[in-house]
Amino acid sequence: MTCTISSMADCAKQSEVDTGDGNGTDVAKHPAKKQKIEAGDGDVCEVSGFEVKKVLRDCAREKTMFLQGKIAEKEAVVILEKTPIHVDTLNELFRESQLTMESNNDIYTTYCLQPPAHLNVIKTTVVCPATEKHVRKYQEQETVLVEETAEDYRTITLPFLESQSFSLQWVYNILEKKAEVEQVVYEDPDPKLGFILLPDFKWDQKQLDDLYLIAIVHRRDIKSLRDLTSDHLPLLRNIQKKGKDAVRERYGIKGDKLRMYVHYQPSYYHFHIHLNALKYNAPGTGVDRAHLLSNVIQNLECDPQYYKTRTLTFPLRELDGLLSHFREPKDS
Ligand code: M7G
Repeated sequence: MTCTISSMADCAKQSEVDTGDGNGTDVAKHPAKKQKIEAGDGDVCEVSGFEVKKVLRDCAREKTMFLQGKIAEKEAVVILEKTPIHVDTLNELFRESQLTMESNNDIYTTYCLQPPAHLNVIKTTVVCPATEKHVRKYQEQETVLVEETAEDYRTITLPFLESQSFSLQWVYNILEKKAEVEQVVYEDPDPKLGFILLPDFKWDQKQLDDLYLIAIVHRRDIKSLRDLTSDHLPLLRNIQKKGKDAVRERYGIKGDKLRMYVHYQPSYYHFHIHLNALKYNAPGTGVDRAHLLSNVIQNLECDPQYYKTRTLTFPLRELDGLLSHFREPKDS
């Protein structure tokens, strides 16, 4: 089919039938829920007054920018991210946008297309007040791989994370229904095996292509992968089964199109599992940091103490305080 600019919406409409996953996961069939702003216990910072001090990271390809600055005298980190184009807005996009031709050569033409404001959104995430650790988390920096023995975990990592990890207040707000209540996709309230499944705040919930949820366990005694033993297998299997069921029911995405994994090291030391659309190349899915839930389950089935005893390898950023502890000469 030949597409002119004005007939491109029709072309798109034809290809709409195939959203690429063969599962009918277009948003029209399974509308993602609209974001509702809830403050939890913290104050909401007014981002319009943000004064930029520094660009921490500028990812042109991902169309994302991480900024450090101040909002009403408070330290803040702001993340700007251009959102994907939605298939169901294409008709309106071509009909309502202002088009300026930039160049034309033979069969090749480039345009600058200025969409109406509501189709031209920048997802904005604000951390305020931000700590020095937040600034370091988002700052452009080299990473190195660290090998952590069980002994290193006990003597280096555990004391470090006990003294200075990120606050878990946002997690407790979710578990105690003080924040993001409207967002909850599924809950198993059992205190030992239960969890809350909800959209990760990285996902704008406008399309399913980059679906990203987190399952946060109710129990508060598991910091990370390192704490898991075979005693936790019923919990892990419960999340695997009920998490998949809930995603299929709500979003129409089948379990074999879903990636479920944990990070080691995580940023937040309250056990949680990441779930994202398999076709979405989400940040943090590399083999250096992501551990597939199905592999975690199998490893614990084979060896109940697997994660307590193994050397685990993970990336650390140059500015991460933990790295300096690994580099200090060990007492022999
Ligand atoms: P992680 O593996 O501890 O660290 O994952 P990472 O951030 O380095 O990946 C924590 C996950 O929780 C991340 O995917 C975050 O995007 C997500 N997350 C963080 N916060 C502060 C929130 C929040 O307030 N709400 C929700 N829904 N998700 C969050």
